[in-house]
Amino acid sequence: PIQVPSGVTVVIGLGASGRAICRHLARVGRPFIVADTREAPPGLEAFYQAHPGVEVHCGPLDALDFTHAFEVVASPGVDPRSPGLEGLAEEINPHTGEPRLVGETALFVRARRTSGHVAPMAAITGSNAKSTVTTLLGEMAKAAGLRVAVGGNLGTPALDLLADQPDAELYVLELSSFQLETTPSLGAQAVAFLNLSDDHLDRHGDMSAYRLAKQRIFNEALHAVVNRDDPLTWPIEEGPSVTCFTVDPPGEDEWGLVWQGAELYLMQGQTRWVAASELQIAGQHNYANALAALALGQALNLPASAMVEALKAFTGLAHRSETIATLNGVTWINDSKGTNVGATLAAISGLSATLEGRLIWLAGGIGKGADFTPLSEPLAKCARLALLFGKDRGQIAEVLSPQVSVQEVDNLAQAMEAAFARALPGDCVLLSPACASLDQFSGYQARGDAFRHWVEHKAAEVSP
Ligand code: UMA
Ligand code: ADP
Repeated sequence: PIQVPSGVTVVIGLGASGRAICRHLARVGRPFIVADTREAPPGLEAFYQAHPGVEVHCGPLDALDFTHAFEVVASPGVDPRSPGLEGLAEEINPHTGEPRLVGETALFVRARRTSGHVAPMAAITGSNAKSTVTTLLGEMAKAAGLRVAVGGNLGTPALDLLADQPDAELYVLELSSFQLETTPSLGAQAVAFLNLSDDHLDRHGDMSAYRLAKQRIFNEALHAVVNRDDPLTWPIEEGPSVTCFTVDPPGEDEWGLVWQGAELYLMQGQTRWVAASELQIAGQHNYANALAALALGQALNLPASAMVEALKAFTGLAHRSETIATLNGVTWINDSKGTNVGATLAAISGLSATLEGRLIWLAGGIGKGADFTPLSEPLAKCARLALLFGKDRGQIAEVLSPQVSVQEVDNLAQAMEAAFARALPGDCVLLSPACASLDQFSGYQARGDAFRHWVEHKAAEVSP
């Protein structure tokens, strides 16, 4: 194997996170090289221009010997157990006192500490709703007049936030299990663990390992917001003070939902905060997301009036149960970010009350080792047809038939044509794939954009 030069940091992966790590290392003057498992990673030329003289090793990682490296910093998409990296995450680095393999968030935490940054940090994880709650909390902080930097797994990588917004008064980070897995200590003022359901099991192995990765969000946290209805989100070890949210009536100091007359209210204990009917986001899962954001905002001492103002103005994010158009009386909804079973169940339950037998469901892609069985009962109740495409469509078809009428097609475009042909006025066509998109798209955004473009094109044909 090729020896990594002594004392040099190795950055693994030349994607969004890897490039942010390189920019950071260049800023702080730490020598580094890069390794990417692809033979020709895209953006290599631009990288060489930005970092002249920096070596990039392309190809299998086990061709490198990391023995003398100062540290290995891996991108979230890189499994710390992949060939060549074995053992590095368990070995303690004498220079840092942390594992020899860490991730971008670990460098963020270190840089924030050494720069004497006093701005508080909030961090949000969970299988689903991270981006929604992260964005909503950011909007609440903005409405309160704070300079807030929002990013992490969503949008701007954490290390770029630190460089671009050094005067931020609050950092709000969405953190994935991949990012937390390589973060030995976090030290956030307020954190939320929103929910836990089957996802990324191809990487983490089982639910218990996936949960443990996410539990790292509690490391050195002051305050934790967790889901009363999902005990897997509760901290395993004592540490932070804990506030719960629930979709049922709350206990004292908890956040929850209460019917009073014909109105559903978001409440803290006995105190009404806002009526669900005043919000522009809908569905019980979104009210839970709003409660989590309120609880986080309160832990960060944001004023109640600013939080409620931001909550009422929030229209939700693109690709999350986003209504694109109604064509010939059929509603087309883009939930391309529904990349696991839990998210798709939430999207369906947001509709099912009004949709018995009127749902045409579009799904498929890379199943990530998930069990699709929980989808069969709700779909048997509300789906007219399931149109399945992509690599693991057969796995989904297997758990649905014969209760649900299933048609397998090659791709999303064929699924949409078939949906258009079959839908009747009053139906709803929902793209909520319960799968990752990478077999046929560059990401969930590209998949959602393809859905939107198809609908917009059809709308122009239907009513020119
Ligand atoms: N790479 C390797 N070997 C591997 C895997 C990846 O060399 O085995 C290389 C790839 O060839 C590529 C680079 O690493 O050059 C890509 O790295 P990456 O997959 O870690 O992706 P990034 O572009 O760095 O983006 C990552 C997050 N992606 C993943 O976790 C898969 C982005 O989250 C995040 O926005 C970004 O860092 C900044 O923090 C995306 C995501 O899909 C949105 N996240 C998953 C999710 O939300 O479900 C966790
Ligand atoms: P993440 O960043 O964790 O992927 P998003 O806010 O982007 O979360 O939402 C992802 C998917 O999860 C969307 O399909 C959305 O409809 C669904 N979703 C939103 N809130 C919840 C919730 N509270 N529980 C389950 N699924 C949810």
